[in-house]
Amino acid sequence: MSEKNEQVVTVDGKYEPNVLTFNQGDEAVLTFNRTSESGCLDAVQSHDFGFQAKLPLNEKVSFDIPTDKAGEFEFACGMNMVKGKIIIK
Ligand SMILES: [Cu+2]
Repeated sequence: MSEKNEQVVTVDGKYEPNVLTFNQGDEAVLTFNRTSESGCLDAVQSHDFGFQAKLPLNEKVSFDIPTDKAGEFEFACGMNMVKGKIIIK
């Protein structure tokens, strides 16, 4: 059975948490909530998942994450310095 699984990353000078796990086959939603001006995290991108977006302060921004393939995937800030990981298993 596929279940909807939304996980929220708080962006506060870092990604909290910075490792998230979804089950393969689930309807996965990754949501960013930037709560601080600190750091350089006003944009997020993922080459692995093909998304890129600005993160307005105190606004949630969500991405659908494909879970058909198991593995480890990265997302990062706009300059690719601060990184997070998504594990699909
Ligand atoms: Cu950065």
